[in-house]
Amino acid sequence: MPESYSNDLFNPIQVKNEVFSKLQIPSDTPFFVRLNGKRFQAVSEKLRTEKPFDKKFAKCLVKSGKAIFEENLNPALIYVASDEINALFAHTAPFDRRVEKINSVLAGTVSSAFSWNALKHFGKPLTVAFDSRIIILSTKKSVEYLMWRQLDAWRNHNNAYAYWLLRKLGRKPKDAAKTLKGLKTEDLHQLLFQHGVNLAKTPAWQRRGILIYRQPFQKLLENHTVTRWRVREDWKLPVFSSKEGKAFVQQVMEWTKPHKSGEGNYCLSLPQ
Ligand SMILES: Nc1nc2c(ncn2[C@@H]2O[C@H](COP(=O)(O)OP(=O)(O)OP(=O)(O)O)[C@@H](O)[C@H]2O)c(=O)[nH]1
Ligand SMILES: [Mg+2]
Repeated sequence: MPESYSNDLFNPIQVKNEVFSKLQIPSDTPFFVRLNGKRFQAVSEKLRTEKPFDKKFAKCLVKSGKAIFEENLNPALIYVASDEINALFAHTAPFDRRVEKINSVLAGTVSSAFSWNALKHFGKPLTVAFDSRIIILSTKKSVEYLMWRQLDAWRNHNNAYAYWLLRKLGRKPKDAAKTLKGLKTEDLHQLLFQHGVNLAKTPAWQRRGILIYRQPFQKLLENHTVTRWRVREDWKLPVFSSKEGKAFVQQVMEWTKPHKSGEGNYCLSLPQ
């Protein structure tokens, strides 16, 4: 390399121009990374998914969430609903908490995992992308965040059922969307009920989303037991804001706490 092209010449540019590379999440601060599928309405059309909900599509999302565990990025838990993956980092965080690195690597991980799983489950090669954002929260607010996302999933569920019913009844997309905007929640429930859909009785994963988390279990070795951890998927979640739901989330949060060394090892038994 000629002397005039030495690294020294370019270093000042790198230092000055990589303006976001040092941006870090404060230490001891829990945070969610929310990943949302880019134009997944079009993706779901391309895959010819079932409407309003498709279990294979949901499986692709869950597998994409699990890829974050498999890549040893150590999320505390992951909540999946619609085309959204919410990964909580409570006690550990990857990449020295660097925002650019976390957003880009997580988006890359779930995008490639989704494409691969879509090919496997739907037999269609697709390039998909997820956007990624970071939400900084306290531990208490993390539980509220989960309740909020679950409530949003419930609203989306109701709207999606109503929208596809109106479409089946012959309404054009714009017309169906406009009619939905003018409907009160009870009218929407009534409309679906009249057409044989009870919104309270659809599969739980459609109404409440899916949670991926680590659960401890006892493993018997030669003459003693040790605590090991496996990654579980829960497709029958309680309502997080209910008494049962709060206790469940509390328990899962407890399990995310770092355990003393020697108490057990992470054991990723994938898939379940
Ligand atoms: N048919 C079908 N569609 C689904 C399913 N899950 C998610 N979707 C689609 O994914 C969309 C997710 O909503 P958004 O994230 O607001 O819309 P988007 O098209 O991804 O647009 P951007 O996120 O803004 O890029 C829904 O509107 C549905 O069209 C499913 O199980 N079946
Ligand atoms: Mg989307």
